[in-house]
Amino acid sequence: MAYETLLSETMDGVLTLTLNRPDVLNAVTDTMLKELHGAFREAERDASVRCIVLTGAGRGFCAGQDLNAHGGAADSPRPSVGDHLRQGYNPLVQRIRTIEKPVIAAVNGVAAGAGANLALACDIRIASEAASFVQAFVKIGLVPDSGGTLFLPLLVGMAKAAELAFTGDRLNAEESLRLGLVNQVVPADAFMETTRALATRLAALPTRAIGLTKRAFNRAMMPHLDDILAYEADMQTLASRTHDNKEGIAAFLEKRPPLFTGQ
Ligand code: T3D
Repeated sequence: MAYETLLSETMDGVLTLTLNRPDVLNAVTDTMLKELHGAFREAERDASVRCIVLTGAGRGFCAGQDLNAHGGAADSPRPSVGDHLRQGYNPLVQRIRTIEKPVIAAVNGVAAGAGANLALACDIRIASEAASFVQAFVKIGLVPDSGGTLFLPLLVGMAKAAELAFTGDRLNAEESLRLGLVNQVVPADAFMETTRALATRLAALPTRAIGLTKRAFNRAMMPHLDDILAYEADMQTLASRTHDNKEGIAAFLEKRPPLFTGQ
């Protein structure tokens, strides 16, 4: 299948999806969201796919929502931020969580905003030494979305989640490992090989049992995921109406520090 924003390769039962907008650290457009939905839908139906790897081209994993779209350049006209989450990001997170096959995030570089939280939605995270995680939302006056308000405290605990979400500080790979955000950190030159070895191993195990285990983990650890995603969209709608959101986006696009007023 040919995509505009993704590279797709299947080998030994492993589907590797590579986000492919390296010039903007694989920031997400509507086209990318649609293509990811389609790719996961196909993977769900295709019995020959028994493990999925999500990674990024170039030096980034994914920088979250393409902020040029907010300036009207990329995917206009835009729905409201809340509707955008309800129609785009939330169903993608639900798909990653409900596909009954293991999904590995191969975090090759920076994962920011929704890009970080899409990685957190995956079952396992392998980080390159070059990886980092940023809950970038606060820097543009937004709240964590794409399941981040659930996945982050679940993985690192409430106090650290609050620190990361409130400050937007960047976590490097070693710190991410120490906090339990990633399963392992691998030197950059061995990164894809190590990821591929794990994915190939998982793809050769009893897929149905793994899928049912995932279903049971979902029920045990995140039975209210749908409600939480819907609530995040409501909170994001409120945050998107603030002056600080407009200022944060303008500052990012103009490459200057933001001046937040609390309004
Ligand atoms: O709107 C809705 O629908 C609601 C949904 C929201 C979901 C979200 O994800 S909101 C959060 C959006 N993402 C961000 O706020 C992250 C913005 N990016 C950054 O903070 C930084 O780029 C990083 C921390 C990710 C990486 O920093 P650094 O210094 O390693 O790289 P850089 O120089 O900032 O970025 C490299 C290029 O990518 C640069 O372009 P240039 O100058 O080379 O032409 C930069 O503008 C571009 N880029 C990075 N992130 C984005 C982006 N372009 C568009 N959108 C981005 N998100």
